[in-house]
Amino acid sequence: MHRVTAVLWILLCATCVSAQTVTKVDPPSWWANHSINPVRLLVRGTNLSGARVSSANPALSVSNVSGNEKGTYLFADVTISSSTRAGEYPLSVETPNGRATMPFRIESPLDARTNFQGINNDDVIYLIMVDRFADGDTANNSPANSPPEANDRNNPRGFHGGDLRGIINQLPYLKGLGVTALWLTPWYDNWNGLNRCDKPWCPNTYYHGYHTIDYYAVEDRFGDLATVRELVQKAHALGIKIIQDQVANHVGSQHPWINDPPLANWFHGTLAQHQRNKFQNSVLFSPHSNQIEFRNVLDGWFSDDLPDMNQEEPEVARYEIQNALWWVGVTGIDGIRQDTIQYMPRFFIRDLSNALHRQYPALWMVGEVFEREAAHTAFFIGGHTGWDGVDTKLDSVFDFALWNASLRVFTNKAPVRSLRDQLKYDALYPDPSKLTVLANNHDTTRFLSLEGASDAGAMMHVAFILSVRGIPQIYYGEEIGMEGKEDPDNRRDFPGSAFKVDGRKPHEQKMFDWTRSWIRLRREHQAVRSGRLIDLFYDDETYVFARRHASETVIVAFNRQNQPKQVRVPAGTIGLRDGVMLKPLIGVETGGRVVNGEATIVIPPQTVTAFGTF
Ligand SMILES: [Ca+2]
Ligand SMILES: [Ca+2]
Ligand SMILES: [Ca+2]
Repeated sequence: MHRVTAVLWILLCATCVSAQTVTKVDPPSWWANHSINPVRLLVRGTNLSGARVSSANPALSVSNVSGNEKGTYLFADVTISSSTRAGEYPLSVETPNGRATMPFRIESPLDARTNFQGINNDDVIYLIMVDRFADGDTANNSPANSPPEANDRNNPRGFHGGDLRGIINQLPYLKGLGVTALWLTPWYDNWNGLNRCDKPWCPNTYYHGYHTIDYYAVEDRFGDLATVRELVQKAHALGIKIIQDQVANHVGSQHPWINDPPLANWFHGTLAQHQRNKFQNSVLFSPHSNQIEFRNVLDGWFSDDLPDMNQEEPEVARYEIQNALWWVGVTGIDGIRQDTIQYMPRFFIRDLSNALHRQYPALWMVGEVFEREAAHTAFFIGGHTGWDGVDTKLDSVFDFALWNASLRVFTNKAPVRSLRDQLKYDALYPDPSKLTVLANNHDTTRFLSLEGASDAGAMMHVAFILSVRGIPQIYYGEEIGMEGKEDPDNRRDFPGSAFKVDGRKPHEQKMFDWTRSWIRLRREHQAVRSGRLIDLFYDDETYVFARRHASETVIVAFNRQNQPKQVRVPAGTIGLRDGVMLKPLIGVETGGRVVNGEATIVIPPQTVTAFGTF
């Protein structure tokens, strides 16, 4: 849709030698009565030096115009009066050489009762890699400017044809599984070409979406803005929320800004001259770091083809904050997953979070702080002020520490008690229920491809993620036991046959039923969604905890050993009176009655049982 706005708008002039042109306006639209007013436009074109920007319609007024020396960019504030109705409000760009018109639109706000809902403990998030889930529209699989090799499904680094239409088509499958929110890998437009080199990772493409070339456009192989909006509406109608993957830290090296940045300090360095991030991430939270190391992690490029945005330049910060809000406003999404968030200044995370909440109070953002130490991830979550005086206000971070502990336990590399030993560090979080607990993601080896993995281990792992405190997030395909080693092997195409019951192999169906039953347990028991977690018993092979909310209690009991395990549960300590029966909600063994403040339960070998009280 916005590709259309990229068409040249040229106004005639007598000589036309140096007539100005406008090729792009970011953002292309905004709202009246928005918490950001004026909105700051970034206009790209030619011969824009010294231009005056104005609105013929008095509902909009333009001020604070500045531009770069080459005349290829203008910045302008557009103040929108509160009574402005939705519609087209073109602006005029005037220089002594003539006049150009640039399109600008006022949008009608989406219904706040059904959009921008935020994510909370009632949700189960399902991560989808858009290119690899379902191909619902083969017409978009080979754009005109893409070499055929870029669309080779046999190349794990090529585009495979998955798209937004495919996700719309499979919403009933996702509803059937019971997930309530979809996190989609980035749908920003990425380069259609193919990288060639003599390294093992070539030829490759940006099928994953993390190398944007236009923060305001949708990847043409995935669909367009109308398809995103249709997906959000249809998902919402089924009670499924949508989370957009946003990447404010960097853009792709094919972005037009690379050869002509809007400001000299738009990026940290240039394609030819920049520092590489050495990923000494711990310097970001240590109060004792030196500035050389600290700046390297903030300013260094994630890779040589990911130019690093400079959020300390106020024009960059404003651009990115408006961009985040624009996507929410035009699509109605409910949450944002912010990529590589720790590589941006903490004041920027705070300003972004504040701007999102000011306009959309329930909106939720989770930051990727890929660290296995709780102290590090806790430093980045909002709700407390760090030693640097900053509260990031960030709603959630992924709990990589607990994910790591669970993988180790259920592949037999660590004692089961280490789950409890990790959870004790919840003391570091202002509210550990706000953590997003991943089962796995697109950057990690799939469970069944880990050394020491078994079906039983995979089942205990996902049951743990779905029953422990926090907001669970699962990764597409793990519900049918997909395998996959490191990226890109962990991003294989979802087998289309598995969307339907009669197409699933017995092994796929077993995992699907199990995952669905634990999702259902969450849905049916508020104690599992948001109850307090209380440790009841833990040793090298066993972990038993309670989730307790108001008068409801659910007890979850893991037994990793090869024999049944009998455990005396101190039921009295969580207020269960003598005579109460513990009966399995998931699992086959019978439970026990509370006698003298204790209940004896038997957990079958290599599985997990959930008990309710009766
Ligand atoms: Ca397609
Ligand atoms: Ca593209
Ligand atoms: Ca950075």
